[in-house]
Amino acid sequence: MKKKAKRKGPKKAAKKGQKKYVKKIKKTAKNRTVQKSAKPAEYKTVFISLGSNVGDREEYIEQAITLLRETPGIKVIRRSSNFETQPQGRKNQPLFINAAVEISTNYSPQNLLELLQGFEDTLGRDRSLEWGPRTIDMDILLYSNELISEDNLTVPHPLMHERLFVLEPLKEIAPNVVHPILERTIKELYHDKKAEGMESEKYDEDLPGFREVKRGIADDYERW
Ligand code: PH2
Ligand code: MG
Ligand code: MG
Repeated sequence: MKKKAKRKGPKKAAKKGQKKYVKKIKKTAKNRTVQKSAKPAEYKTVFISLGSNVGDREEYIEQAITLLRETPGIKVIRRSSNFETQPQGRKNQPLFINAAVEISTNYSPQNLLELLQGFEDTLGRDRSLEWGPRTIDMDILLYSNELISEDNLTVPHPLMHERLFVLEPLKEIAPNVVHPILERTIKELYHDKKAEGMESEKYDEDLPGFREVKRGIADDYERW
């Protein structure tokens, strides 16, 4: 065991260090959560990640964004490109399409979560397998710079800084937004993680973790 620890290079050590932030985020979010008084909700900037790896993946992403756009109390401000990504966690499943959107909303975090889960149900989400294949997954990444720690919701999303499939689309639309606990920009978190990712991909340079499938947002979507 001692030998193993000695051999750990700086990158591995950094990775191990990052893992511990998952706990830190949950803990800090909990400690800093304050009870809000009941006043009319103002509009907040929220970032949401989208993922699909079943059926017509791009269509599910578009439908999810359309549902958001059609909801009173939600304005879709920007969307990222779509990225095709290798499944993380449970590897034995189809490739994902991932994207991120910025919305402005007067929904509370809990109401927004409920709304997104309703959209997932509408789009045929099967919840039988944790981290399993899904028509659509819609996760709240950041809710303004608020810290939320509730049984069913932790914000910032406790794994967002660990996941290139989240950081890469998010970096397109929010490069300079600062993670309220890690106090690093999305761009910085992306580059940290990307540098780490290179380490495990070096054996096959033809298989980068991410293949961009759509850049020309303006070709297919009106600009928001
Ligand atoms: N979502 C997961 C687990 N693994 N992998 C990729 N590439 N994209 C995802 O959206 C994704 C995943 C659980 O939410
Ligand atoms: Mg998810
Ligand atoms: Mg989810």
